[in-house]
Amino acid sequence: MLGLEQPLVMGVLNVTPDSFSDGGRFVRLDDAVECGVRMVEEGAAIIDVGGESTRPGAQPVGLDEELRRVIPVITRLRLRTQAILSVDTSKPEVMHAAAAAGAAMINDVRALREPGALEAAVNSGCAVCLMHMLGEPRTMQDSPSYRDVVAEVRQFLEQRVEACFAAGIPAERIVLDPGFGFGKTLQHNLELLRHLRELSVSGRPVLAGLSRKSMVGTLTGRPAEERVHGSVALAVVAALHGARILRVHDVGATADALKIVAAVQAPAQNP
Ligand code: YH5
Repeated sequence: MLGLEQPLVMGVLNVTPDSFSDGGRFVRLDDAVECGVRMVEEGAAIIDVGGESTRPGAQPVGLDEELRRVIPVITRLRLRTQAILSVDTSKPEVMHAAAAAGAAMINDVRALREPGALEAAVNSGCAVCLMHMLGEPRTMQDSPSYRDVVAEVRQFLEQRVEACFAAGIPAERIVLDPGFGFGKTLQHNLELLRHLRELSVSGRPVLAGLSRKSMVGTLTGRPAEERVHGSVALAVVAALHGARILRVHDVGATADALKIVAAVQAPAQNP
């Protein structure tokens, strides 16, 4: 193929009490599973199930709580859909349990840098998404600075790809991600978006997560719940700059926009 196929949509399924509340501290399992099923119906090829919020300033969650949130959702979605199930975690124990429950991808915002994570990822047989982050979620937005953001993010991804190779994860299982908003100013994010193709270390696919992020808020002046149009526009821009996977909250709207992009890029293959 010529790389002209449509990018894949990865739907974000946050299994946290603020996303699927039972009115208290717990998550409503049924609601989370139905949301995942709906995203597949709307065109998601991948569902990214996460139990720990990595937004700036968010509290870390303990191992037992994270397992309690994500594993039942993965188990139930495995029975309901053919979609690729991804687990958004940095913890080796969660990677292992998620793979056993049917996850085929590990999305780690810490790029397998936690002790035991590389080993857990190799043994899982899963694909891995390696994301760049400057610093830690709690402090990463405190005046991030780079000499050359594109070169530095690329260098980090090269190092993590090497670490994966050394651990026994083959190139075919690796996806790369600049980590929009993770220790980046608006200007850094825009620069990375313009140079997205340069981040494809070893020719591996690039995933872009831009949906509802503060850069959309800054550019449109809108709160998180009104960022659908800005987010879809950014997904289109990312697709035109070579992104192969778009991590989004609004699956149906993004899937429609990406069909348009595909038609423009490969006219002979479309109706
Ligand atoms: C990502 O880019 N992002 S969680 C703040 C928001 C809205 C959304 C202020 N996990 C990524 O989605 N995994 C997250 O409003 C991710 N790439 C990958 N691979 C942050 C998020 C968000 C943060």
